Amino acid sequence: MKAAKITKTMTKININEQPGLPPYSDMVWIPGGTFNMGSEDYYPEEAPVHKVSVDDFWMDKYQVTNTQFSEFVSATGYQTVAERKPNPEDYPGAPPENLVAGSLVFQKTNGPVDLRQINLWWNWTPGADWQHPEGPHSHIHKRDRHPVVHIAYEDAMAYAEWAGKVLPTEAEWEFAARGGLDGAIFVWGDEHFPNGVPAANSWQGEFPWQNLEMDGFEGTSPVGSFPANGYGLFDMAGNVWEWTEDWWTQEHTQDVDKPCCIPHNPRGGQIGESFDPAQPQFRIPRKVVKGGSHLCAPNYCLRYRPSARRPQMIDTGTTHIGFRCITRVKNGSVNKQLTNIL
Ligand SMILES: [Ca+2]
Ligand SMILES: [Cu+2]
Repeated sequence: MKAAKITKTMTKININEQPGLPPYSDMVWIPGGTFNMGSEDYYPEEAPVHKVSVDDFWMDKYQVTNTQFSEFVSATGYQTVAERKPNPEDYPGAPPENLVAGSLVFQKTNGPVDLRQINLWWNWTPGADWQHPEGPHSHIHKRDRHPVVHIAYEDAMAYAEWAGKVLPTEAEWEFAARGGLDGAIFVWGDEHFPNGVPAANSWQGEFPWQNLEMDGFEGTSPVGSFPANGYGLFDMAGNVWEWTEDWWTQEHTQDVDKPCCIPHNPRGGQIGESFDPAQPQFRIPRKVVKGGSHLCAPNYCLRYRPSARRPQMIDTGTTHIGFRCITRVKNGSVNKQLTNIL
């Protein structure tokens, strides 16, 4: 009789159940699980498709906005990487005129160009930073709810630490972006434009000169301007690329057949293998960014898809890179412990 009583009280704890209220406002519960990460239908760096499992976590509904970032800067006096003068030792051979505070700004070309020449649309712009996205004479006055841009990796980390949060791993990010639609092409399903309407802020038309703005936006858009995914997350496709914690890898690891051996909370590659082999003079390691941006166009970069990934040097922000944060859960309570940059 005693034994029966004990059995009755041992209800199975469903760890996927949302444990009360979010730790911070505008976060949603992502119930962990196993999913198919990657794709074999687009770019080689997304392959192979392989099973991965991640634990539960909370995730920001929105990309971090200019308003939120300015609260952080007012509270801490933080200066972003784009606002600091680069150290010449880090950039051997760089022309001195480039060794000033600034960032890369996208500029449309006048007509079709050779798509291999990325410097035709990326302009190194002294004085470009998060408060001056297009250069010193631009401002963010009417962009309070737009995602903050020109954010380098350490800027995102500094914000996350201040907010008591962390950055997602690539696996966590991709799992969340899929919103429960395992294997779908887009975060909303398989149709490019569901009901004929763009479901994210990407680029319609011929990149980098013809922006048809079918989605209503040439540059960034206020966060939450498009429908949320299955988990209630906005802008998991397009608007701005988002930093993850993982060091870049050229491709995913092979799938494992046995359920016992599915990678659990994988954490990306090794720093030493993240460098750009095409530019060995730059000793700047690279992290994975996810989600694509308002500059992603089918003729150049169909990357507003959950499996899409790009390497990004940790010191480089640009006009289309931002981030969002997560909070991990450990032993039922929110884990506010911080992870290190390296
Ligand atoms: Ca657009
Ligand atoms: Cu792109």
